[in-house]
Amino acid sequence: MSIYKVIGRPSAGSLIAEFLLTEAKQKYEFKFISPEECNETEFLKLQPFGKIPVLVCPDGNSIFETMAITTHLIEKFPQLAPPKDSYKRDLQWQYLSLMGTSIYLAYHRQFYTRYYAPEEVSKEVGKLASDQREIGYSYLEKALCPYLLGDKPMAVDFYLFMITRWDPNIKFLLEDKPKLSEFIKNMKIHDAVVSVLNSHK
Ligand SMILES: N[C@@H](CCC(=O)N[C@@H](CS)C(=O)NCC(=O)O)C(=O)O
Repeated sequence: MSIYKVIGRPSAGSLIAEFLLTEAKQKYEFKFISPEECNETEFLKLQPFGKIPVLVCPDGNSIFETMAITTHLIEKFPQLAPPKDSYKRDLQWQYLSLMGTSIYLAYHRQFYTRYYAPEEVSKEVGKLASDQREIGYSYLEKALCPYLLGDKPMAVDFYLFMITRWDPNIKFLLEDKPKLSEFIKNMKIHDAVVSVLNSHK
């Protein structure tokens, strides 16, 4: 029987697919891809921007964009999300969209400034990106109780945990965010997180 294949790198956006597949107790293959390979014709057919992650499904179809991958996995494994027609379900999409379109991209703007502005202003671009992330994180800090949708970690929480791992100044980020600090502590010892992170050691 075929299994899912996650194309990515150990601490990149591919983590969300790995966390969710592990939480849903699905076997998957992890395929490491270098930045250079991402620009090869074959990979560009799967992801036109040459970005990771890409999820290849057991039927051979592939999906890119972490939001689309997360949505696919939530639909396949409903235990990862609140029930349909509940307000928590709406909030889940809201939080995921906020993280996928604002916070994730603000990390991209900081780490890949060359895509956005000339080298001379890369520091300023990074600072503006960090200010934008702060708006999102401050909002999520208020929502945490202790996870984003209540007392149980769901797909959306794995997404939040993943993006916090990229922060270049986590101490500063957490300084005024006790709930986010506690959340990260809890997620760090979650079975699925421990298993995925150990698999990359
Ligand atoms: N919107 C995309 C963003 C993906 C993305 O920015 N991936 C990063 C790694 S985490 C990447 O491939 N960066 C390399 C580049 O942009 O050249 C998603 O959510 O999947």
